[in-house]
Amino acid sequence: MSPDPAFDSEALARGEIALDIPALAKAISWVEDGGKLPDQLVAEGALKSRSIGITGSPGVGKSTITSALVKAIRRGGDLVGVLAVDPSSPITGGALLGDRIRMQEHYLDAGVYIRSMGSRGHLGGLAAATPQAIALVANAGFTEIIVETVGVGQSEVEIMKYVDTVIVLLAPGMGDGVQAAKAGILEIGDIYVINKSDRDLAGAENVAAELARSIELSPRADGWKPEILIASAQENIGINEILGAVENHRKWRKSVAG
Ligand SMILES: Nc1nc2c(ncn2[C@@H]2O[C@H](COP(=O)(O)OP(=O)(O)OP(=O)(O)O)[C@@H](O)[C@H]2O)c(=O)[nH]1
Ligand SMILES: [Mg+2]
Repeated sequence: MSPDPAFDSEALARGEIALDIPALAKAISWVEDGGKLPDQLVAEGALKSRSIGITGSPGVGKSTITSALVKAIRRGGDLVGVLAVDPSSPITGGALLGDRIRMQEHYLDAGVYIRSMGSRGHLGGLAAATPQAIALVANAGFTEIIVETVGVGQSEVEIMKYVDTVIVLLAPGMGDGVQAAKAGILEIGDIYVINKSDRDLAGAENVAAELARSIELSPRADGWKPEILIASAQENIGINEILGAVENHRKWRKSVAG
């Protein structure tokens, strides 16, 4: 790796150095490029942090809802890390344009770390990089972590395996409820949020009802009953309810972990 004194990947891999922000950025690039942290460090990172994954079709409002959640979490005082993971994009390092606009109110807050991750040419590598990036962000002190991933394909399903709580975002119209079942996202959502209810509340309620029926028909093997919520990220409606559902899911996870 580079001889940059701010980032010694070997010392990092040995778990010997704490990360400052520039070193954190370099360390995430390093795992994106295939660098491997010791398993123990990754496991510790997962224990130290609490992660929320947000997935859903392009444009459904993932970044807007992430931004609203960041704001609500910051009010409680916790430091927040955001990883915007785009398996289809080789672009990485800075935030993508849309995210930059949606997230800009957080750029001056030192309690928020925002980072985009792309595939950098190795397909499939992002799923391996994600838990490592979570560990790095957690080790830098940002212990509430939101992972936003674009789309609902297989690579997103892979990435979502590494977060504690998965939120699947849907919107009214566009036959999203039916699409959800088709894309297999019914298996991955711990919480379903129908966003953009300000545009079409009745449509949002329809998607919610349709989802509720699908969930009744195919209960999860682990016993968790996914919560279904209606929200508007733009109007800041339903954001605290989402955090409440995340808290319920965390409590349930703890209870089944013994
Ligand atoms: N009316 C309405 N518009 C919203 C809401 N949430 C997001 N939007 C708008 O929907 C568009 C897409 O929002 P994003 O947050 O960028 O969606 P995204 O899912 O992150 O998009 P990608 O990352 O490109 O997949 C933007 O123009 C938002 O302003 C909402 O609750 N209501
Ligand atoms: Mg986005």
